[in-house]
Amino acid sequence: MDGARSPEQAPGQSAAEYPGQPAELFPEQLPDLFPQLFGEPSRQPSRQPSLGQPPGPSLGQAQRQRAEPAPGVVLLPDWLSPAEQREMVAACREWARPPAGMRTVRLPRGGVMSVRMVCLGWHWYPYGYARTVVDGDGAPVKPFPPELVELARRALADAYGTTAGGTGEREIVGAAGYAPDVAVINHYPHGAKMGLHRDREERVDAPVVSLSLGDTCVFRLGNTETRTRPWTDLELRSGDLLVFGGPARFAYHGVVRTLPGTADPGLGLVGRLNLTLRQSGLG
Ligand SMILES: O=C(O)CCC(=O)C(=O)O
Repeated sequence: MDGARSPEQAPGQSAAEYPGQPAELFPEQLPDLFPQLFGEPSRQPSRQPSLGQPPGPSLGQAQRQRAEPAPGVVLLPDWLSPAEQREMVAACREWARPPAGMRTVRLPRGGVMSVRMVCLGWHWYPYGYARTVVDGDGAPVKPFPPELVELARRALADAYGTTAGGTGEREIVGAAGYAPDVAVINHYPHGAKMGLHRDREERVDAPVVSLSLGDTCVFRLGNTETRTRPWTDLELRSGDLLVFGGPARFAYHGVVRTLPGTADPGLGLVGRLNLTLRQSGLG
């Protein structure tokens, strides 16, 4: 954990957190699909069952049951109901609007992230947090809504229990003591991915709560030491909850690919959305 960082840290530090091939990992030439986040529900055929129907077999998760792929990591499939998913997509659409709306993120070494991002509570930029969109329109970041605090606590309680306790290496905060104040919301247009990195701009080691919406993705959960193996590839579908805390809090992770067209058309979303809820410790 790099606790010495300032919330207004100048861009350009810790660039090594993202891999050294930005052009490949964050392709600049993607078509501009951002408006589709605001589009009407798609009529394209889905490769996945409708929301609410039992999902079929899938990559690495034939039975779609609770999984603990590493100490401190819990995957709860279909955690958000179809109605909750639709509400969340609608909320993201509002949060994505300017000012302080969804933006393209430029990395200090010249790469451009292929995801589009909007933040609540604190604004994440490479590589720090600020109260304003220091690498965009300069507007104050939108507030972190209380309902996301409740949702994140429910997520933690379902993943770890209400009093999480120790994992042998690191104490995990209980649900009641969890005080998330940052949401990083990423939109993955078709073809977008995210290189292996660690979430380490936060000053405390409280768990990260991750919610997936829309297209299925292959999420790579690595180790805490290097970007190389060992890693585990997990399939994350719309509505899935992934929590990583304890010994996995600072594990490398990323999104290898999304599977275009796997979202339910009724969700009204092209591509994939991911929300990570985090406790910054910035006060
Ligand atoms: O999209 C995901 O599932 C992962 C997002 C992520 O790694 C991040 O926001 O730091």
